[in-house]
Amino acid sequence: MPTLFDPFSLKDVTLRNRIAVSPMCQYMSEEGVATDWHQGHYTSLARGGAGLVTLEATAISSEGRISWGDAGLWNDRQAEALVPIVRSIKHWGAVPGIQLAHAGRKASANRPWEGDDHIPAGQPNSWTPIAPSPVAFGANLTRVPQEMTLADIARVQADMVAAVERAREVGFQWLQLHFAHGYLAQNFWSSYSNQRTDQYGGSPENRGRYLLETLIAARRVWPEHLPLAVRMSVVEFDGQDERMLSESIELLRQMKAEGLDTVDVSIGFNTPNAQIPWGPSLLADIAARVLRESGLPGTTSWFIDSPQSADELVRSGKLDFVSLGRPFLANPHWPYFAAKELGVEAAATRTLPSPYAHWLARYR
Ligand code: FNR
Ligand code: 536
Repeated sequence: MPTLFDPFSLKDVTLRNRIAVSPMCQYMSEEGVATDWHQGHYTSLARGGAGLVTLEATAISSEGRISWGDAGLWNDRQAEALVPIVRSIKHWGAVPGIQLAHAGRKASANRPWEGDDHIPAGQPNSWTPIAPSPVAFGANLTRVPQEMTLADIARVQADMVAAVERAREVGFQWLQLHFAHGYLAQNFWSSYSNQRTDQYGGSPENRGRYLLETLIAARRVWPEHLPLAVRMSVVEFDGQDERMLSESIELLRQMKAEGLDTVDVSIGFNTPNAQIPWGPSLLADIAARVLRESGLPGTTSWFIDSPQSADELVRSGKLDFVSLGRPFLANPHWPYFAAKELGVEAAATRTLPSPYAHWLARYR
């Protein structure tokens, strides 16, 4: 079995190691356009030695943003601002990925550090969230979304295709569709938010239709030789997990048959009434089952925060690679730190740019 510092290949792409930066919203865009913040942030993550750097949830339309600070990819100005970021990620040896998203009923919220709650209708930076059914999330997200018509569904899918085409032109080499975390795609997948009686609601087949159609439409315009991923919520921790897990695995199998290459297994966050058993590597065994039963290679995140546990998850074959979020915010050089901790000196040296590596190779 491979180790954390062995390369990982999928389609025509090779990650230099099995450490990925999980997508993380920065809420620092202006009208969806990336800023200097993003240039520095993503450059430092790529320089830090990760194999894959996937850009934050990037909205496919203005209404698909979580907050007014979200990244976007619905116009050319937004695309152009991403070009130097992609160039820099590649220059420092990481593979540039992007997560494309629509926030669904969680849209029109304040930035997390400014409240994380819905902005009421009529206020600045507020718009009407849309979703499969007019059901609010609850808790701090109280706005009742507008129920999507069939024309809305077709329009949002067309927005996704246009964003995928832009991502391709910008030069991203790894595309992840955000089908998780209580945003639009998962609003269709989950009965908490989908009460439709048409072909997009009811049975698992109908609730999965929006996701499967969107995947198929994205695959048509995303190059065959580049990996196509989804981030999929497979559990809510709400006491009904076995059903959601087995339905999600079946949907992933169907997506695999339509050209899906890999999955990032995650948690629902589509109901405020979940009891999440927070703790180290809390999703690892669930993710391992999803990968095994769907036949897809993949990853998960959530509190994989020690080099030893990351390495063990790869060595045991539970995950093909690990994804880390907050550890990278704390230390963009996490791969170097992990290599040192694990005593893999060659990887530690390889992981750093020369101006750092020269001084640190025999240090400590
Ligand atoms: C996130 N997360 C997240 N997930 C996602 O799919 N798209 C996103 O844009 C974001 N945005 C985001 C922002 C910030 C600041 C954090 C901390 C998290 C979730 C993230 O990708 C990851 O799954 C979690 O942070 C769990 O992994 P860690 O942090 O325990 O390694
Ligand atoms: C999940 N988050 C996911 C986001 C936005 C920020 C929060 C996304 O997918 N766009 C999260 C929940 C709890 C703790 C950390 C992260």
